[in-house]
Amino acid sequence: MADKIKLVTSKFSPYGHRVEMVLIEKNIPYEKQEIDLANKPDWFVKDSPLGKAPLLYVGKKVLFESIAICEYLEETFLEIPLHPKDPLTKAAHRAWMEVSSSVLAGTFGIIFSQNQEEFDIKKADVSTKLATLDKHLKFNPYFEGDKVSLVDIFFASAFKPLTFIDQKFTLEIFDLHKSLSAYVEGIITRGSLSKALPNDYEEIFKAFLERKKSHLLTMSFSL
Ligand SMILES: N[C@@H](CCC(=O)N[C@@H](CS)C(=O)NCC(=O)O)C(=O)O
Repeated sequence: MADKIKLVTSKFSPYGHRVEMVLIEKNIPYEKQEIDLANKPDWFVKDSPLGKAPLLYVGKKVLFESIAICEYLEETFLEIPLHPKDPLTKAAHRAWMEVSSSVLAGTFGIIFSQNQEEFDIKKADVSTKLATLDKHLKFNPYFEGDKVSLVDIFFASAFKPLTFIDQKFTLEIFDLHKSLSAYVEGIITRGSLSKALPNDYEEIFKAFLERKKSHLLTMSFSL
C-alpha cells in the first residue's frame, strides 16, 4: 500500500500553495492540515527544522522546503509529468523556478514595507524582476507551450499575492508588461490554484497586512 501523504501548511502560504497545486495537478490523493504560523503547535516546531511551512508527511517520514517536496513528488508520481524530460530544458525550468521564488520574496518585501521610502525601493525591485521576465521569456500560453509545467505552478503561486496587492492597491506594476500579464492571468486562474487557495483568502490577506503593519494599508485600497 502506498504511503499516506499529508500536507501541513498555513492557509496563506504561497509555498504551501505550490505544493498543493502539484498534488492536485498530478492527481495525488492527500490530506491537508492547516496550522496557524503565529501560534505554531509543538509537533510542528519539532518536525520543521526551520520552523517553516509547508511540510509533507510521507508515511512516517517528513519533508520540508517546498522545492525539495515538489521535486520529490515529480520523481515519485510519474503518470502526469510536470518537468520536461530533456535535462537541458529541465535545468532551464529549474533556473526560472528560482526566479519565481525571487519574485515572491520581492512581493513580501513590498508587503513588509513600513514606510514610503522602503515601499518605493521594494516596488522598483519587483518591477526590475518583471522586466527581466518580459525580456527573456515568451509564453505560449504556458512556459513550455500547451502543457502546464512545474515552473508555471511556481509562477502561479508567486504571482497570486503580487496580483492581489497590484489590484487592491492599484500599484500598476504590470502596466508595462502586457504579455507577461496575460500569462499571469492564465496561470493564476488555473483550477489547481483556486482549489489550493482558502475561500477566505482576501480576509486572511488583510489580517496579514494588519499584523505586519504594512505600509500598503496607508494607501487607497478596495479590500
Ligand atoms: N524556503 C521555504 C520557505 C517557506 C516559508 O517561508 N514559509 C513561511 C510561510 S509563507 C513560514 O513558514 N513562515 C513562518 C516563520 O518563518 O516563522 C520553502 O520553500 O518551503
